Order: sequence, then C-alpha cells, then structure tokens
Amino acid sequence: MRTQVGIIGGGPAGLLLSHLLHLQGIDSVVLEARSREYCENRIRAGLMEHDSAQLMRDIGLGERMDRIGLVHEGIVLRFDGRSHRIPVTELSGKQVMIYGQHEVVRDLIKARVEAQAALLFETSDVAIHDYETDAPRITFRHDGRDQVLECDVIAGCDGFHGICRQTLPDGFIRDYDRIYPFGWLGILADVAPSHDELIYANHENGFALLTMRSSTVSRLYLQCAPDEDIDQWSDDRIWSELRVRLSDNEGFELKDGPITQKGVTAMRSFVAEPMRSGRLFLAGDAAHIVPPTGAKGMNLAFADISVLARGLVNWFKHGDAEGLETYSDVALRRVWKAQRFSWWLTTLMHKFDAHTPFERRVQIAELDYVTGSKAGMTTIAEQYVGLPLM
Ligand code: FAS
Ligand code: PHB
Repeated sequence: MRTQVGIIGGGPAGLLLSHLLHLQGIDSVVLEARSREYCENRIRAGLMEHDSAQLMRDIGLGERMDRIGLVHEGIVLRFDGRSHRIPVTELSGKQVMIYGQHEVVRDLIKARVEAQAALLFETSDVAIHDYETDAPRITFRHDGRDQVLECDVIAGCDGFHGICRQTLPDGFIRDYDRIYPFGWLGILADVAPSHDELIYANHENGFALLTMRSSTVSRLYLQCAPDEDIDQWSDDRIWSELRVRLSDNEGFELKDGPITQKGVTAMRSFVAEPMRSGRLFLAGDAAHIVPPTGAKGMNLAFADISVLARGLVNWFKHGDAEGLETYSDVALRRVWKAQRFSWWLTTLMHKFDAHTPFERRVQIAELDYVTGSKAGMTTIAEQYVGLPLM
C-alpha cells in the first residue's frame, strides 16, 4: 500500500487531518485500532471552542453541529454558596459550542466514508519504521493479513497510550508532567440539565461540574480520589453529593434522573517536546494531555492539526517545508498557554487535601477577585472560548 500521509489513530486529530488533506487533494490512510462503533460511542469531551466549531463549518461539516449543538455565551463559577456568571461572549466576542466529541467523530467518519477514504478500523500490531528517512513505512495487521503502508509522512494521532511517541528513542523527548492528587467521577444522565449554562463549583467537599450533552441529557462530574472505586458510588450517593456541592444560597435545585453511564478519569498535565522527529509528526493527546477542567483536550487536537495540515499542504503542493520545520514550536506555543489555563482553573476550583487553612482562604480570595473584576473575568473568558488557532 502507498499513500502520501500515513495517519495512526482515528480520533478527532487523525480524522480531522485526513479530511483537511482530502479537501486539498492529498491522500492519506487512517489506521484505527478500535471498531467504528466503539469510536462513535466513546464519551469524552463535550465543549468546542469558538474556532474549533468554526473550523467544522469551514470544512463543510457544521450542519449537524449547528442543528443539535448548544451555543453558550456564559459560564457560572460557584463558591461559598454564591454564583458568579462570567459573560464569556460579552467579554471576548466569541461563543462556545456544547457538542459531544463522539458527535464530532461521527461527523468526521461519515465525511471520510462518503469520500471513500482509506479508513481502516480494527487494525493491530501497528509499528512505524524509517521515519528518519524520506521513505517512512508503517507495518500493521488488518483483515487477518500483515500489511505495509509506504508513505512520505507519518502523523502520530494515536493518543496518550499510542505507539508513536513511545517508539521515539529514550532521551529524544523531553517530558513535562503534573499528576493531580484527585480524579473526576463523571456521569451521563437522562435528565434535562438543571441550568442552561455550565456550573463549575468549588465546594469544601470538592469540585463539581454541571454540563450537558443536549437539552435532555446531562453530564456531571465530581472530584474524587484518583483511584476511586466506582462501585462504592450508588446512583443515590452520586446525586446527593452533587446536590451538596452544586448548592447555593439562591435556591438552585439539581434535578436528578436515570444515570446511563458513569466512570472515573484521572487528572494529569503532560507535554512531550518536540512534537516531531524526522517524518513523524505527533498531534493531540499523543503529544500532550490536559486535565479536563478547562475543556481543552479535543480543542488542542484541532489546533495542532490546523497547523500540521497547513504545513503538509504547503510542502506537498509547493515544496515549501517551512510550515513543517516550525510545526513543533508553533503548536507548542499554543499548547503551553492551554496547559497553563487548564492547570490554573484546576488549581483554583479543586480541593487539595494538602492545603493549609491559609492556602484554602487564598484560593477563595482568588476566586472572589477574578469573579469580581472585569479584567479577571476577561482573562477567563478569552481563554475559555479558545485562543486563536495558529
Ligand atoms: P484520541 O485518544 O481521541 O484518539 C486516538 C485514537 O488512536 C483512538 O481512537 C485510539 O483507539 C487510536 N489508537 C491508539 N493506539 C493505536 C494504535 N497502536 N494503532 C491504531 N490506532 C490506535 N476532554 C474534555 O475536554 N472533556 C472531557 O470530559 C474529557 N474526557 C476525557 C475522558 C477520557 C477517558 C479521555 C482519555 C480524554 C478525555 N478528554 C476530555 C480529552 C479528550 O477529549 C482528548 O483530548 C481527545 O480525545 C484527543 O484527541 P486525539 O488526539 O485524536 O486522541
Ligand atoms: C464536558 O461537557 O464534558 C465538559 C465541559 C466543560 C469542561 C469539562 C468537561 O470544562
């Protein structure tokens, strides 16, 4: 098999890259380990930054998003029983879109299949070779046969646990890591959201977040131990703890309903530098992880791909390698800003057992300052809606 760009991973990063290249007449093959059905039903992110949603429209895939997605213009930060609305659109001129990651993946897969793209699901034994030469290869198993994909470039879009970053020699990658002493217990519930905007709560019992997937499906998270045993959490216990943490002294009422999915996610900040080695380019979670507090994960994957796709198009079409030469530096500048915002919001909104009473009061005072100052709210707003794609 031969193609121009061999893409490993059929998540938001890999699928978006394949579609952007297709729109410019550049061939690619996507190798995905899981089945189509699994990828289309994997519940992860739920918030699209302004420019990520606009990118979906610009590539002709915005119709369903604009039809079933929810446009939001504000968020609520809640602490000490008080609610503070941050009017993000008024302060930044931009909106966010509540549209599940699995919906984005469905739209991208549908577009790739309609374009008769080479999108291979349930591949295994994927390995990359010769990416330091101008003739990289990918070996893999598909349909019970060992196969070789020859290409000009390999895009490592295989997520944090993928093989691409791990194939790089020891010492080549510089890791930056922060593991948080807590996780998130997340639920999906068949109940209308109890508020029309997202509520982030800093409570003495721990963080809680009210978000949604539609006008009939709620998504909620509460801070828990990183290795929390989900079996210790009955649905009743989850709802009563959410009710406590999301309560305010303005009569907020949390409506409960049937929980259809629940799970625990660990919290980590991670960056691998550089994001390129020879003809291998890393993008998305393959190169960096953010704690979900700032909803930056999927959006950073989109941002990396918008830079990488432009570099590849200029190289294939015009022999101009500058975009590829600078890809890692350009992508990492935006990655670190999103890393900082995600770390800052996580630190501001979560309970740290190691905090002294003084540190706890400083946390609340910082929340009080940023929610009471136009400058403070504006810095939150412009980062929350997403910094411009590079
Ligand atoms: P992805 O991980 O989405 O895609 C990588 C793909 O590569 C996967 O489909 C995988 O099956 C495939 N793959 C891996 N190894 C392979 C191999 N050897 N061969 C072939 N294919 C291979 N972000 C939020 O903003 N809000 C959230 O609530 C949220 N929840 C999350 C929950 C979880 C459990 C995780 C892991 C992430 C969550 N995120 C959340 C972050 C998430 O949105 C990621 O940032 C986003 O999926 C990144 O997209 P990709 O880089 O495409 O990686
Ligand atoms: C989500 O809907 O999953 C979500 C939204 C906003 C966040 C985190 C998660 O900050």
